[in-house]
Amino acid sequence: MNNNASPKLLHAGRAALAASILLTAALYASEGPASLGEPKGPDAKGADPAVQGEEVAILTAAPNVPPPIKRKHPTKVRVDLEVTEVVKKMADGVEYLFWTFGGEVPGLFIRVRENDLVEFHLKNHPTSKMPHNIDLHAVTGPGGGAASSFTAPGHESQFSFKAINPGLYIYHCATAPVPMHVANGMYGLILVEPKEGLPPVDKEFYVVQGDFYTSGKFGEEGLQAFDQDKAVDERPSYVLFNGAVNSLVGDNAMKAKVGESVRIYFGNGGPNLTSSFHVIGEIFDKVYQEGGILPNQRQVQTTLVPAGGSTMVEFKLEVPGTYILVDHSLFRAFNKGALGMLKVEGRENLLVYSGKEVDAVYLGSQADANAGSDKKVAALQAQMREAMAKDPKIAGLTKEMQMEKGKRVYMQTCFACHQPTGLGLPGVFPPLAKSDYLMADKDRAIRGIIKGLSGPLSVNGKAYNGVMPPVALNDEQVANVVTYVQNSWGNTADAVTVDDVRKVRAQSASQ
Ligand code: HEC
Ligand SMILES: [Cu+2]
Repeated sequence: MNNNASPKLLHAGRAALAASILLTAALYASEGPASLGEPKGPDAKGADPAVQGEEVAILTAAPNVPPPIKRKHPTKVRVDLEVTEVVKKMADGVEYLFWTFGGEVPGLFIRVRENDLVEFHLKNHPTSKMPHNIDLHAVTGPGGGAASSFTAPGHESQFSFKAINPGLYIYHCATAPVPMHVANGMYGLILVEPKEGLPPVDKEFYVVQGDFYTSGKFGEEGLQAFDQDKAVDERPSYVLFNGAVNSLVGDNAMKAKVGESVRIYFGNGGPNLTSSFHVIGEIFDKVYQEGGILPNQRQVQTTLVPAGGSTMVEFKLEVPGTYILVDHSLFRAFNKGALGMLKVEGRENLLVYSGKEVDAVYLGSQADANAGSDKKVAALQAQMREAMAKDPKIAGLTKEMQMEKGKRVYMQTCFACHQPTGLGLPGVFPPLAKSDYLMADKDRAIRGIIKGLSGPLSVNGKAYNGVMPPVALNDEQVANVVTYVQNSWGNTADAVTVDDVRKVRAQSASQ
């Protein structure tokens, strides 16, 4: 009956406060006996006499879900949600500046009851760079709350809505450019539980898919910038469950036991892709298609979840093992991250699944066809590398490729200070264009970028005494950006190799 063993209650303190508020007199008690009946609709002042009491919503981070609502009447629910812009791990060695509802992707799960009066407080952390707002698909009213919740950094907005439509809804930021805010992770789920509640289950989980567009390819290390072109072309580098590769894998897997029933609240934040949600090795006993409250289909293998939509699926666990959640557009699962695990412990059930019964040798007629092909490929690649190193034209080509990549790094991490022109700002940021300092010593330039640079220095006879913070780039990115700055704006030098950077890193580490 209970949800997860120990849900991460981010607002546990507030939950305690909520309990005490619940004990206080009903908010609308002065409305008289009429307030005790079933919902009667709002009175002249817009207050609904059926709404009794007041509480603070418990919000949870995925994959946890707040506990089911036991209340038999609507109440006033206060939701406090804070927007933050935070660098988080997207994959091993890969970081991304996510824009979040509650510091998490997806945003914190909100659970209210049908006809509750929701008093929404949206806070935008003072360190945010952008204004944000919220459009809850559960809201009946223009913009789903977006206009009333537009919030500058360091501000808080408040608006209220009545949750008249039960269902599982996406919420998302709707500040221009909307698709970019969504692509940076600004979405989550709000469940409006029907008056009569949802059927009890043993475990509930919260999973949201989203597509992400990074400047680098999947797995390319370092802090990745948002890539507008890829986003417009709908070519995501990542398709993720709960905001990170491995968010639901290994130790992070969801856990349950044989015999238990499970409900997954699954959302799709998009911004672009439709999900073919599937659990390998399970069949959904019930699907509440598109997040409506009617379980409208049984025995479903894969269910379609639109961008900006959701679904609820329920199934019972009969056989122990690891069940893999995927977007069945399978390259997304195995090459872009849309993969999660549900680990089920318990006794084997050989009547349902036998395990492997026979492993016999099978020799197909083509058994030899591919023998040795791996070796051939390796030999060809070695030949190619050798040819490239010998031919100055090809070697030049690789330098140009490095320049291209280096320019991308420069336009993401350096240009804000040294300016797109490489001219810097007089007295503050030294020029890189025709800089004698930069061109005199390649290793020193590399070291400055890796370790940061401070204290007095002189560029073309002008003194500077500022601070350049260390820049988090991998070896290849450093090699490329130094190649770029040493070969732009009138500078010329040889390309910097990854080995050059490694050497400097090793030296500075041993100092
Ligand atoms: C936050 C601002 C900032 C960023 C971002 C930044 N720099 Fe700098 N950079 C500086 C400052 C300030 C100095 C001068 C430091 C001093 O006075 O000791 C400097 C100095 C340098 C120098 C040596 C002086 C010169 O003009 O030749 C080089 C080379 C350089 N930066 C390259 C880069 C590259 C490449 C990047 C991007 C990977 C980068 N910087 C990112 C602020 C920045
Ligand atoms: Cu936003």
